[in-house]
Amino acid sequence: MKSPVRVAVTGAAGQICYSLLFRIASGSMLGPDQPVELRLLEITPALKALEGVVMELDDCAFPLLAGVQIGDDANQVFDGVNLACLVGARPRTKGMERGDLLEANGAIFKPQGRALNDHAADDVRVLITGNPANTNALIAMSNAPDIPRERFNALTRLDHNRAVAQLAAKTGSSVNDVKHLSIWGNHSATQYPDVFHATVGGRPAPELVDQAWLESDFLPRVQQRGAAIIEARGASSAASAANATVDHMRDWVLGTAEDDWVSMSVPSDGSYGVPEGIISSFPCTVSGGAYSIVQGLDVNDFSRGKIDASTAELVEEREAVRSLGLI
Ligand code: NAX
Repeated sequence: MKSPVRVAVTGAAGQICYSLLFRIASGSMLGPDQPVELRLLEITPALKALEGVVMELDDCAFPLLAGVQIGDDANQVFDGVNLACLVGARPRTKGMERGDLLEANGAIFKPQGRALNDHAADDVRVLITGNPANTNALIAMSNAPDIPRERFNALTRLDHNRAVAQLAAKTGSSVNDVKHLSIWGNHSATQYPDVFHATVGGRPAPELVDQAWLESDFLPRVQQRGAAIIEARGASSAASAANATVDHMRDWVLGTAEDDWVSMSVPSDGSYGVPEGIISSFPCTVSGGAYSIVQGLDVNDFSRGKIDASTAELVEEREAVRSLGLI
């Protein structure tokens, strides 16, 4: 039996984690022969609820679950962790300005970045799901100077999966037939789901759908999907966000399929004119535990405008957190 991988998860008593923890413990994330040890972080008032979640984890008798520890101190919970899923964040409440939101999240992700820097294992990889995910990842990364920057990612896989499902439905295909879709930019309503390089059953997607559908149906539907789910369910996406978190981490650790790529928000190296340093979504492949941004794609004028608009928003968010002294 392999030795356990230590996985930290924050926001562990929240709704995404009510799905995520069970997926991790069952082996969905790291495979059926990889034991895991869970390190769960919550704020103090949520620890009691978290104890209940841990009782349920116990009651599943997961063969791969080698141990669970909970706590409200990031320095202890992150000790020796190999993977960290940062899900807990401060949601936007009524009347909150963007600056307030960034500041409140800075108060979470700045100390968590530092705690990871000081206590995580040398091979730690960190995925930020909690919103605003890209900028929260930037804050955590900037406060962890000893951890290589490329070990900080943010989640845009849910957007990727949503776009795949929409394109499959439109073309009457299986999701298995859709390849090479890309999400660019921020995990926000400005994100750009790009079908220009996608194929469906081997055929170029632009031959199967028209520009009018792309602009007035597909883009807004993917961009506004989170809001549509809140409208229908009365609560934000949880199981699908957990699933995307599992997908992202699994592919980051175990690699992407030979014939496809995925969307990952990673620190920009300037590829495709995306300003260096912001954490932006790109088409990526993973091999040997390291991701690479797919290179050499043609970016048409339509895509250029959309990518530039979303990355401009990320640059603005970076300036805002810089002026707040968070990075
Ligand atoms: P919940 O409000 O159900 O849970 C969040 C949990 O985080 C709470 O239990 C809270 O006590 C905890 N928490 C707060 N501050 C913490 C801290 N400093 N340390 C540890 N835990 C802390 O939210 P949930 O629905 O689970 O969503 C979590 C986050 O994911 C939100 O920010 C949400 O906006 C974001 N999402 C991101 C998505 C993505 O694709 N990137 C999609 C789904 C979701 O909207």
